[in-house]
Amino acid sequence: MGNEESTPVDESVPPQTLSSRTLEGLAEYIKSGKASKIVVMTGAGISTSAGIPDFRSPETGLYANLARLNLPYAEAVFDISFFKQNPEPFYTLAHELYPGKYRPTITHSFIRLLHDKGLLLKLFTQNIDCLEREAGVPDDKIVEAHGSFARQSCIECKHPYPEDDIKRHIAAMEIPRCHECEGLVKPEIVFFGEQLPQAFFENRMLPAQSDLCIVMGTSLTVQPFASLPGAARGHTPRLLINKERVGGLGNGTDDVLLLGDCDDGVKKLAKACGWLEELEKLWAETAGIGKDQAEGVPDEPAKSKDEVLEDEIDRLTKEVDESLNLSKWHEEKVRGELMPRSANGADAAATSEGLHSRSQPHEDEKGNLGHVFVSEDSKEVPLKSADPAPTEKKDEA
Ligand code: CNA
Repeated sequence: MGNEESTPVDESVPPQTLSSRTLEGLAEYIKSGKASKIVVMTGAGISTSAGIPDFRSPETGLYANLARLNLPYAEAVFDISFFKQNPEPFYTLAHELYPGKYRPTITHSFIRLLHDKGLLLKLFTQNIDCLEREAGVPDDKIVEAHGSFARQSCIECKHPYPEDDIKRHIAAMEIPRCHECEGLVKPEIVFFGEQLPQAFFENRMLPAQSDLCIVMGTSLTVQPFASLPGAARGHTPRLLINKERVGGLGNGTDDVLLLGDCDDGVKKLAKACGWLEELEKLWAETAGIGKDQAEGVPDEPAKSKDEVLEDEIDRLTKEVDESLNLSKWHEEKVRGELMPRSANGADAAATSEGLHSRSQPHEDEKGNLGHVFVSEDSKEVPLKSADPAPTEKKDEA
């Protein structure tokens, strides 16, 4: 599939399953009990209101904000061969994105609500942030197509690595090393050049068994995930809640488009189904999960007016520095393009297309990391390699 610019279904063609291709038509279908096997497919857009940037949105997207990490190209942060040479950028990012720092959005709670109502067949998510888990969607209902921070292991001997240890290392901005072989440890996030989890391939035909597909917050540009909505049967209703029209959604006879913000969209749907109060109550339960709740991350004391002002001056100074660095970065990039590429850059580029691939430009990524790297300290403190102390060696098999 992909980000097709095709024509929405001819309005004169009547829907085959729904009474109308509208939110009301869809709510009527759900309330009548005909949607009892719902497959949900999500992407970064359902977590942006939690404060986690998506990859692609101009200005605020993650890739637009990685310049400070001195990467040969933005996607290198998720490139396995680059990681082997230099794990620091990934761990700098992991320090900011590690679960426990962000509160699930009401969209995550909506998925939980579908589960609580016994309507969720499966959630396929491309997200690595574990916010669905934090919202209470159980493990057996989730297919994390691109992996997540939920598990971690050694990239050499594949030995699982204890969660408490990785939490501690990430909080301390250290690079964890395997207790068995001292190889690099990595959360089981699928990097470019790596296979998708087996669970994805085992479940990828589930949309064909569903009676409703809900696609939210994704550009549907990463394959093979992007092909999931196309696996639904011909007249199965498909709902897209997204800022933009993607993946040919809108072409099916029973496709409904809710273009706009995900949180607004799920609230509208919940209201139309008579579930809004329940949804808001469920979401309220997640209020304790958030930034300063993360283990190992001390609560920051409230700042005085002067301190806030000082921070603002620091931020502006850094932005000016960044702009200067950026020009330097561009200059080096142009030079690099005119000269033969370095061995590192060439290797990394060569492996950046794997099963988990999308054809995207690696160019023109710039900006500041304010949206991603919330903690100013994290920019200054260099990452340390965590040499495992002999006492840490234990069998986690
Ligand atoms: P993407 O390519 O960045 O697309 C995001 C889509 O969501 C775009 O179509 C946006 O217009 C849309 N969008 C953004 N904000 C909203 C909003 N508030 N309401 C509605 N729509 C919105 O991201 P995809 O998920 O499609 O791409 C797959 C990548 C992104 C996977 O490999 C992920 O691992 C990766 N990713 C994950 C996270 C995360 O875990 N939260 C964050 C950033 C990237």
